[in-house]
Amino acid sequence: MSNCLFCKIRDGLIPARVVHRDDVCMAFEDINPQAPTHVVFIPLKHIPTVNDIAQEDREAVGHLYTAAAQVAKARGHSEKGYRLVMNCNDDAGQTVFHIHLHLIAGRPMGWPPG
Ligand code: D5M
Repeated sequence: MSNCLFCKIRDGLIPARVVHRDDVCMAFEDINPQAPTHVVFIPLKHIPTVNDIAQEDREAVGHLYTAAAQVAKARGHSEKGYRLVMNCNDDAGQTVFHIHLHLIAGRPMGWPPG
């Protein structure tokens, strides 16, 4: 998807502070962090929204969670906890239409989110 910001980051066309990369996903520091740790995990495959996740993508989507848990553990967040969230479309506040899992950690968080 040529006009996708996260595809451009994936392809190295836009710089990012990459914290993880494997053959299925990559992760980088969020440009507008909402907590001391705020990392976004993307599948290498372009999938615009959660609505577009196909049966064949299930393993890749699950992979985002295991990669996020690894980074959370490496940063010492496993015990106190962290939030993983994926926004879908406008009401949820999705602004980049390449699915991404936010890892947010390092401070207490309220619920429900705003
Ligand atoms: O989250 C989209 C997230 O993407 C939001 O938290 C900002 C982040 N973002 C936007 N541009 C960049 C770049 N260039 N690098 C890193 N992070 C970025 P959403 O759930 O769609 O609202």
